[in-house]
Amino acid sequence: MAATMLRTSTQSGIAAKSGRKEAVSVRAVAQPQRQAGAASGFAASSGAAARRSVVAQATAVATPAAKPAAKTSQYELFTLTTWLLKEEMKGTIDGELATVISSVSLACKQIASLVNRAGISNLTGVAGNQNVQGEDQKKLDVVSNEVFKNCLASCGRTGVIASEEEDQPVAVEETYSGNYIVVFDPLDGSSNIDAGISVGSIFGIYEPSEECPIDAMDDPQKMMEQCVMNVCQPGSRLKCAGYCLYSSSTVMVLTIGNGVFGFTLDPMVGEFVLTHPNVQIPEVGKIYSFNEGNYGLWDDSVKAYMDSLKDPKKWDGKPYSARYIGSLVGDFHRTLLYGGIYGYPGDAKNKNGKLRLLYECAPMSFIAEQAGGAGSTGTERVLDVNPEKVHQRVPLFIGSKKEVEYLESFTKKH
Ligand code: AFP
Repeated sequence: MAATMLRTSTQSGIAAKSGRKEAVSVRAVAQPQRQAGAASGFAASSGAAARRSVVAQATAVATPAAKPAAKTSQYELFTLTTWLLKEEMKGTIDGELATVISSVSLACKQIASLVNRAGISNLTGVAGNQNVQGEDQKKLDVVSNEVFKNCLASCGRTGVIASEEEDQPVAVEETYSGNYIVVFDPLDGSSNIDAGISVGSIFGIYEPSEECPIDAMDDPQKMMEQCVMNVCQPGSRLKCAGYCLYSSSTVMVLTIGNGVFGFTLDPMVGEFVLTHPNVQIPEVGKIYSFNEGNYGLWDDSVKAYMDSLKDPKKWDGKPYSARYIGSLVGDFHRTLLYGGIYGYPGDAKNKNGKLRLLYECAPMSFIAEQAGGAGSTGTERVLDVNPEKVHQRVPLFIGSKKEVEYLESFTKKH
């Protein structure tokens, strides 16, 4: 499956062996495309020195513009591209990272359009394959994965990508510069697609680890180890995390470590427009979002916690409300805006629950913390968990700070 997906040229014997069960797929980007950055206005710098000088120049000329300015015209749009440029001018991110984020936003626009037309373009239903975790892949899972990989490879700043839909991380050879590591779930909640219910993409971006450079090498086993080591970083090292919600509107929410910002896709203009500056999650919120069908499989601490939320005597006659879409991006987005808690505990069948640390729990926890909330496994901060495997699962409790603390007051006792 993977071998047919990248629109890139195969350069080494390693790549020639690529396939579903292969240890690692190594592919070369035929033409590192400077246009990706240039088209969106980002500096196409080739090295750290050049990067510094571009940032310095931009800062010297344009620092005053970095401050949010009042609109000068009712037709002025503050887009994701504008926001990225301003962050680059401030020195929060470099041109390479801005380019990677921009390529993710392009993938999201393409997926939004595919999701929107799924029912009329024969893109509903299953693809006929299973991913490495034994889950049936939907047609749109496969297509969205391809879209993400194409966008990330062609921007020329991505060194390794790891996806829910890939068995192993994929190294992108001959990246132009930057070498960022991108982990993603291209279409989360895809079992909702055929019913037209909200789905989303989730992503996280890391810098390459200094201990394991990912230069091209002939030994596929060694290459795979380097890729896996680069990908398996704790969430505390994330440079950027975000998600895109495909729903009544398409909303991209992201953090680069200085707060959380939400951009809504304006379908008439084709651009993400800043609509949610500096999102703050309410400190408390009386909505819980758990799959309660699993109640009988939870351990006693989670059962006791759930019982307490539903006990009217504890809450002045007004117990918590239940809301559950079954799509993490949708459930998390509501939690971020309205407050409350989302939980996917471990249970008697799956002691670590269902959700994946690298491309679901860690990026969402980074966003939650940056918005003033919290993300916990029930016993520890999600961002502190050191991944041992690419597709590792962990229990997740995420949302309003006080709500997560309340949950931990039960789970940490056991
Ligand atoms: P799918 O992508 O298979 O629909 O799984 C979605 C998901 O990973 C996450 O988005 C949901 O919150 C969670 O699983 C729902 O799982 P349950 O169906 O077990 O409640």
